[in-house]
Amino acid sequence: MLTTESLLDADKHENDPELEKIRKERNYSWMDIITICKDKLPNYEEKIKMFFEEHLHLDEEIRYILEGSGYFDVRDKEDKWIRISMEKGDMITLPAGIYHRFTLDEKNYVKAMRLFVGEPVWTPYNRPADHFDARIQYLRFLEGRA
Ligand code: KMT
Ligand code: NI
Repeated sequence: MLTTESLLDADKHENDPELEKIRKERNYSWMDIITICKDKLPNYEEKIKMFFEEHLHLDEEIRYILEGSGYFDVRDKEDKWIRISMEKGDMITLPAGIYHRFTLDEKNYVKAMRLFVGEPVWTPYNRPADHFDARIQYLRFLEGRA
């Protein structure tokens, strides 16, 4: 997992050499911007519920917060939740195969850039999803850094 702080200026996201550098280095060729709030996101209730179901993906999940805030919860090595507070200017990269979930905070608003390596696949696999190669690889990676 990679988080950055203060390197990125969210107000400059449309023309930011630091962001371009990250995109180039990590092959984040694809991007869009998602606004999560009741009035802007179609099927808001359903999507919020999905985001907060514990799940994994077969690819990295990369989010860059442009406005508002929220929490990513990730499982640590002991399978306990770690809550990561995400605010404007923060970027997070969740590795393929990590169990996680997302929730808004009391402000009920976040605008985030979604980045992806190649054509995006958003499919969440709710826990348990331990048979996927991405999960097995991720556990192997955790082992190696004891
Ligand atoms: C996701 O896939 O969990 C989302 O896009 C919601 C978080 S965006 C800050
Ligand atoms: Ni996810």
